[in-house]
Amino acid sequence: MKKKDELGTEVAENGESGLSRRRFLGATALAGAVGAAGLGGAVMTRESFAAAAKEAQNKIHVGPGELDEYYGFWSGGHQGEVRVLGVPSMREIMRIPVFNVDSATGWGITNESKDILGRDKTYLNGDCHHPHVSMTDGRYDGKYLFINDKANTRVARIRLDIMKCDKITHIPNVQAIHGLRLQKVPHTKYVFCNAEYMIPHPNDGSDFSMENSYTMFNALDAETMEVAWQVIVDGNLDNTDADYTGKYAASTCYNSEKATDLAGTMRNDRDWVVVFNIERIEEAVKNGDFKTLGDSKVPVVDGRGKSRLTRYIPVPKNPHGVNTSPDGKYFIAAGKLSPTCSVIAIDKLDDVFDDKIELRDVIVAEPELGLGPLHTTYDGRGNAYTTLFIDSQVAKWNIADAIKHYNGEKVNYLRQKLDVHYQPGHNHASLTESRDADGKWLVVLSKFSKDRFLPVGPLHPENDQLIDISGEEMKLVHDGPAFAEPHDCILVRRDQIKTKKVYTRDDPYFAGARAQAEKDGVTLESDNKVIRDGNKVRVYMTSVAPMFGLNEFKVKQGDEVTVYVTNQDTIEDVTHGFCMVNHGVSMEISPQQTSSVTFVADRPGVHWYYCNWFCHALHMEMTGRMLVEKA
Ligand code: CUK
Ligand code: CUA
Ligand code: CA
Repeated sequence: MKKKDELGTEVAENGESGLSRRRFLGATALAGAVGAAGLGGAVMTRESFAAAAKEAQNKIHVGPGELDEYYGFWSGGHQGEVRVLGVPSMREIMRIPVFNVDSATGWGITNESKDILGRDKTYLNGDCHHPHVSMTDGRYDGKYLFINDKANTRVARIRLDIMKCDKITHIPNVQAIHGLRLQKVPHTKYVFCNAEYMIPHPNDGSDFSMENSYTMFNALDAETMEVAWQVIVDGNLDNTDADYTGKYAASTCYNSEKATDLAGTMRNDRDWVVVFNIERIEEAVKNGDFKTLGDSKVPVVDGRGKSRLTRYIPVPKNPHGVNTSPDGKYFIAAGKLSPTCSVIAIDKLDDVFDDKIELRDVIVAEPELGLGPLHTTYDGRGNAYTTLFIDSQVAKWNIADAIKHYNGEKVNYLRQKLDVHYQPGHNHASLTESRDADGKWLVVLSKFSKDRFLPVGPLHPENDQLIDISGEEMKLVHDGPAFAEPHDCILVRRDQIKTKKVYTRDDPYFAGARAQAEKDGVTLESDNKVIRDGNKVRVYMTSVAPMFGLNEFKVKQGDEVTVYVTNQDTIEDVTHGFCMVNHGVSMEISPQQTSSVTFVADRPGVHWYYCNWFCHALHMEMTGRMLVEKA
């Protein structure tokens, strides 16, 4: 006999699975739950939280002239950029264009950015989810930040000394990079990234069947950004994380069914967490025990079935996030369609790889937390915080108590549930992915904002909420609207990142411009010259506030013109711009930087250019004319 719970989910009277009425969910219940949260109740919630927020507001107030304690790096979702926020103020400090096109900095317009984006394969869109900062011995080293592009199967690296993207790699043989994490120990040698969708190989239109389709787990060399190896897996791949020994990485799979339809992906009560044995994979590659696919030279090893390289740990149901606890003991996978999280003991993985224990023996707890668990984060004091998408809550629970409960002891592992607004995806506690997890702040990235902000039409911002977790009780202290769609963020202590105030002239960021200048016998730092090379014209100019080194230059109609601007200013914050009117040309030139842009002078006449970063009282006067002679 069946009855229905308040969300309309059919629930077995006897609770066979050992879980309560809040059992596995189907798509109908999911849709209903989201709808319900959008109706009543919201006004009450807002008022009751306003009082609590007042009390905590002093804590997040960063006064004029004061600096935030943490850098926060936010993914820009399908907007394609990375954003830098200060925490706890939640003020946006900077944007780093990555997979998008940016008018202010000229990202996607300049030669420097086009070289990074790739000349042969350029897309105007991206979809980033998971920003992660490079590590040494399990601590952030502040060197790089890596981010995935699900939309066009890429991984990008950002240099944190200048906060610019310096490398983008297109991952071959797969579609849609989703989960991304870094090797933590001994240092970030590998960037691990999951390709989500299964495709046939070769994917040339000769076979559309799922039987011959698979996806792969990928490792990039963090320094060269080349793909080191790929591992074929069963099922698909969602999120991933790495451990604190350097030996293992783990990924969730929600489509063990190999289904192509929604109902199909929910058929099994358990999918799995696939654990990768990094040592064994490296060994297989070293021994030549791999193949290659198509034109790609990347070693591909087979991790399917009873492979020595992988283990498939069954967990309920369509699991999503997997997060390593900062003490290095556990991978915790969130059940999504099961109200549970599965706690995997990392110290039992050696035994499961040596077939000394059964797959499920590595599970040491499976606490029931609420509806729609998606991601877990940690305070470094033994507590975990799991987002509950459908319940619109964060559940704080104690890992040690959850293990006791799993072993039959009568203890309550749940510490608190806090309403958030609304439908949270990731959450992230300060320094949580490192040994330094300090349990001060928790950011909850809510997907829906509904009534939280002034209305701006049908498209709503997301709502990134800041929660004080320094005490026993979680306290909501700030609502932060964000444009589409920060799936995830990372918080790094401010002393862990060292940035440059001005460029150094030997920066590799503009090495290409320097190489061309040397060929042309031009000194970038001082020369103002026009070099003709057939119908290619290279215009070299300097800039010092408030003047360009050339206030006019002459070309012929149809010439391909490249303008190189070197900013001679050495003073912090004096950035110039170069904008050629009616030519779609705009770029940033920060102090001691060289930037270049190429365009066709296709119309005769006078064309003004101007500086578009406000640099001086006479910034408006910082102009020049391109004189184009009729062909
Ligand atoms: S995420 Cu990418 S679908 Cu939960 Cu890590 Cu939003
Ligand atoms: Cu230079 Cu404005
Ligand atoms: Ca499934």
